[in-house]
Order: sequence, then structure tokens, then C-alpha cells
Amino acid sequence: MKRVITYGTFDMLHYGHIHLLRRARELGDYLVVALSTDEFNWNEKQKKCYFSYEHRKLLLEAIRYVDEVIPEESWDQKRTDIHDHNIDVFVMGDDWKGHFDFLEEEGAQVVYLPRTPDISTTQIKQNLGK
Ligand code: C2G
Repeated sequence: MKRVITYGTFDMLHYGHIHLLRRARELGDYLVVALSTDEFNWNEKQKKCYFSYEHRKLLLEAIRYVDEVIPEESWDQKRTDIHDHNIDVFVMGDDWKGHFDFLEEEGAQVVYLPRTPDISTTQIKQNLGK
């Protein structure tokens, strides 16, 4: 069984997220999503989520491509996650290209997938005037 992992905030879930999750799942047989906690988002990414971690987790778990959701609480957990979750493939959108190549040292294949153009949570909020 080929196990894939990806990380993110996934706030105000949209089709760009779904495209990413579908392509990530297609790279293996099982997809783990490490979902940024509210604290990690605020402290490390200065992101205030519209939906709480629990609601973002609920939404992700309802997606057919997602097999498991775990919390992302620090930038540094990726190395141990690869081993703790027996990960073969690490996947991120290509806005992160090059940032996580070091995970190859842990034995994972690192894949950056093209982002879906013209959609983002920030853009949605701006368009809605939030
Ligand atoms: N994404 C995408 N296309 C979009 C928007 C997002 O492919 N139009 C991808 C991003 O590249 C990322 C994933 O969807 O791989 C989740 O996006 P975010 O929730 O914005 O995640 P981010 O804030 O980049 O957090 O440790 C890594 C971080 O947690 C990543």
C-alpha cells in the first residue's frame, strides 16, 4: 500500500483544494492530510481561519480522496510524520516548490503539483467583501 501525505489549512474548502487532494490520492492508495490547527495557523502563518479546526477536519473527512486527517502543529513535524505514518510520497502544491525537498532524506518521494489557477481562500474572502 502506497501512502501519501499532504499538509495545509484547507479553510473555506474550494475546488482548488479538491483538485489537489484528488491528484495527491492518485499518487498512491491512501492519503493522509495533516491539517493546520487554529493555533499553528495563527502563530506560524498569521492566518485567521473562517472555519475552526474541527469544522475543517469534518469537511476534509467527507472527501472521498481523504483517508485520514491528523493535526499539523509545527513546521518541524514533517520528518517524524513520514516515519510515524509510513509515508511513501509527500505532496504539496507548487507554491511550495523546493521548500520540502529535504524530506527525500527520510525516504519519501517529494512531489509538487501545479496549483489550480484563479481560486484561493483569500480571493473568496475579498470577493465577498470580508
Ligand atoms: N492549492 C492548490 N490550488 C489552489 C489553492 C491551494 O493546489 N488554488 C493547494 C496548495 O498548494 C496546498 C493545498 O492546496 O498544497 C492547501 O492549501 P492551503 O490551505 O493554502 O495550505 P497552506 O497554507 O499553503 O499550508 O506545512 C505546509 C502548510 O501547512 C501549507
